[in-house]
Amino acid sequence: MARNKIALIGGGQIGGVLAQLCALRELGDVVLFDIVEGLPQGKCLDIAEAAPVDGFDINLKGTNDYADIAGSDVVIVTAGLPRKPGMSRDDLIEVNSKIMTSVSEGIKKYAPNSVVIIISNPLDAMVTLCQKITGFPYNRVIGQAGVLDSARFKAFIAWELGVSVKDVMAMTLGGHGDDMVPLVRYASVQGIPVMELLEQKYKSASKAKEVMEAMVKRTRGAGGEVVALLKTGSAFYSPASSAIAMAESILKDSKRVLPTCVYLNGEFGIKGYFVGVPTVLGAGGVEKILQFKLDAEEQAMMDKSVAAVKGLVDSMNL
Ligand code: A3D
Repeated sequence: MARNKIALIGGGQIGGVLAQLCALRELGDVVLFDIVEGLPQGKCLDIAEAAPVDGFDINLKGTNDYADIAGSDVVIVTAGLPRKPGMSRDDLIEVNSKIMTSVSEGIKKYAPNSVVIIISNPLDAMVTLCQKITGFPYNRVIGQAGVLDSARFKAFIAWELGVSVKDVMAMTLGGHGDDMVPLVRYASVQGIPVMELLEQKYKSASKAKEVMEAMVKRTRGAGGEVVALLKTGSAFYSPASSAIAMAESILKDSKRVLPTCVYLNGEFGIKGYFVGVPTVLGAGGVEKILQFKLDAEEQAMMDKSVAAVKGLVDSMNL
């Protein structure tokens, strides 16, 4: 049986970690593409030379030629500039739209049957653009943002309550921007509502609310917190891990429930835009969108987040 093939478009910070994670988890053979000569080749050689130490049997190929991505099952795109301190994700739209256009043409030509996972920012707009240019069905062009935003929310909850991150369930919905929607009502530790545990800890409902509000705020600004510390770029370990979780569920047909930036056709009252919602990810890409009722406050937050996505996407005049 042939191995899976994963193409990584963009061999920068996230691309390099993606390649290493694919290798360590033996997800399949890797092709790392970048326009910079030598960069993807050097990173792949470096990772491949760790194979005898780490014990993985996959092939890695660095390339500047799109033809090498032919036959890929999954394509993960990180091509594009990251933000610097003081920049919003939206500030990247002009330059990254040009990059995403050429990348999408390459994928369309050489990997027409792949599931494409976009990471490049501004995320919701870049997924929209890639789907338009490739013309791939909506279930096969998706974006990674919610897995990471949810992971950040989960981490803050686990640290606050002194419990393992493995036992925290929490999710963010909406666009990948400052108006994303961390769902407080569904945040739990093994099913026990986080708000109840916070109230027990602080013996005060108002203090519990205050602590939760601070975690929600930190989640919304978590990308910027890392940018401010790094000064030269944005987060790259956690975005790579998050996209790999999605790719793994697709390649192994695990049907994991992961928040995904996906085209909505009326779900959650949203039509015609790519927005983060819970999905089932399997061999066909997005196999199902899981819907549930939002309360009035959650719906208002979702509407605000979607309005921000619409504003940006509509500005591209696609
Ligand atoms: P960086 O290390 O700069 O890597 C980007 C790579 O893209 C570089 O190696 C470039 O040479 C390459 N590139 C530029 N133009 C092209 C092109 N036309 N074709 C192919 N490759 C090209 O950035 P990074 O890896 O840190 O971040 C990549 C993207 O991910 C940025 O847009 C970030 O804003 C975004 N990002 C998204 C998240 C999400 O959770 C959605 C998180 C963090 C970063």
